[in-house]
Order: sequence, then C-alpha cells, then structure tokens
Amino acid sequence: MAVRFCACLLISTLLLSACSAVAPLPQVSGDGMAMDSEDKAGMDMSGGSMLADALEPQTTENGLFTITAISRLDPVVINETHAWTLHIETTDGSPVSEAEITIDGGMPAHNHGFPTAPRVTENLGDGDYLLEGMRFNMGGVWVMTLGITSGDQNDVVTFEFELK
Ligand SMILES: [Cu+2]
Repeated sequence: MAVRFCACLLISTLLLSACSAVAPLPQVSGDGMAMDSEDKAGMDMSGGSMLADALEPQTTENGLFTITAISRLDPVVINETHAWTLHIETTDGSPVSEAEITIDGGMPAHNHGFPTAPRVTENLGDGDYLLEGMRFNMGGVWVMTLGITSGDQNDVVTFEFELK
C-alpha cells in the first residue's frame, strides 16, 4: 500500500515537473519578440533616432498658419536620405494649397546646417507638400525652419527636435 502511494506521489511529481518544464516555452517566444524590438532599437546605437510623428503641429511666429511635419521614414534614423510630408493650414483649419515653402536648419549647438539641401518638390494637394532630401548625419538636437508664403502672407516656423 505504502509503496503504491509513493509511486503515485512520484508520478504526480514527475507530471508537475513536466508541466513546469513546458510552461516556460511561451515565455521564451515572448522574449523572442521582445528581442526583435530591441533589435530595431539597436539601429539607434549608431547615433540617434526619432519617431516619424514626434513633432507636435506648430503655429507660425505671426499666427498665420499651423504646420504639421511628419517623416515618411519611421523611425527617422541618421545617415538616411528621406522625405517628409508637410501639411499647412490656416489657423482656422483651412488647407493652404498654393504655398511657397523655404527650408533651412541644422544643429545650433554645433554651428552646422543640414548636410543636404532639402526642398519641397511637389504640391500634393489639400495643404500637403512633399519635402525631399532630408538627412541627419548625427544624433542630437536639430532645428528645421520653414518659411511659408501664401499670396501676400508670409510667416516662419521653427521646429526643434532631438534624435536620441
Ligand atoms: Cu552636429
């Protein structure tokens, strides 16, 4: 009797340990997924990055326009030439569809400009504009200044952001 009882216990113990041996498997695949996103973050180690939509929409200095700037490369990483979409509205929310846009920028703390000469190459309609030739060649704080002219109105906005 006692022996059979012990055998029973032994089997339950074996089953239990079999269960606990199986249990960690889903965790392993969970860890695997976590490692995938760490691999993506690993790209940043070469100098910094930022999410494509990290910039808050901004009102221009004289309050004429609201500008949204979103990268088409997500995340924005250094040393990759890419495009942004700019959206321009009047502050009451009407798209500005015939704007002239100038762009300048760089890293004030380093006294250098953009490594490229980005410019708006296409009017996409509905207040959207294609800004091509963007490139950041190091991590840190960058500024991007846009000059907006629409008819006889012009205004300026400066975005400041960090690739970290
Ligand atoms: Cu710099």
